Amino acid sequence: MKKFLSAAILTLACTSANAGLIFSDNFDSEAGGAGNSSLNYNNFSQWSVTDGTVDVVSNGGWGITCAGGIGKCVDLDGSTGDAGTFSSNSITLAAGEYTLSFDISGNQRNSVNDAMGVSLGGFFNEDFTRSGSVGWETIVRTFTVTTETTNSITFNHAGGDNIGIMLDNVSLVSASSSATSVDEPAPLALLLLGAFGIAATRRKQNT
Ligand SMILES: [Ca+2]
Ligand SMILES: [Ca+2]
Ligand SMILES: [Ca+2]
Repeated sequence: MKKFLSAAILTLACTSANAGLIFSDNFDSEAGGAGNSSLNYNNFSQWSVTDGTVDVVSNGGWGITCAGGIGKCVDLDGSTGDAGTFSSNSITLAAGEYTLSFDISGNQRNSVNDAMGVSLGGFFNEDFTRSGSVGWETIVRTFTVTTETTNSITFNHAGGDNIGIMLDNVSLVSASSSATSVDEPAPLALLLLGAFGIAATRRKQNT
C-alpha cells in the first residue's frame, strides 16, 4: 500500500511541476485604475508598443464594450495614424505544446475591415481580419515549440485610421496544464491520497 501511496504522491508532484499558465493579462489594471482610458498608452506592465500606437479603453469609453462588459481592453490602432505593434515581455518556452488564447472584437466604431497578424517567433503566425461590427470572440490556438525559445507574443495591426481591432484577455498555457488527458492523474491522485488518509486515521483509532 505504501508503494501505491508513493506513486500517487509522485504523480501529483509531476503534474503540478508541469502546471502551466505561463502568461496572462486582462489589461484591467492599466492606465491608472478603474474607469480611465488612455490614448497612445505605452506603460503596460507586461507589454511594449514597439511601433505605432495603441489605446487603452475602459469599458464604455467611446461606446466600446470590453470583453465580458467590464474592465479595460486595447484598441490595437492607437491615435497617431500608425497602428500598433504590440509585444508581450519576453517569454522563455521549452520545447512542447502550448495554447495561446485571446479575445478580439471588431473595432465597434465603423464598418471598415481591420487586419492584424498574431505571432510568437516562428512557432505561431496567423492573420485575422474583422469587420467593425463583429462582436467579441475567444480565439484559441495550439502550437508546437520545437526548440527552446525566448520570444514575445506579438499583435501587429495593419494600417492606421485610429480605429482598430479590440484585444482583451490574452493567455498562454503549456498544453500539459490545459484541460486535456494530461491532467487526469491529478484528481485521481488526490482521491487516492484522501482514501489512504482516511484508512490511516481509522487504523490509528483502532489501536
Ligand atoms: Ca479586460
Ligand atoms: Ca484608436
Ligand atoms: Ca481601422
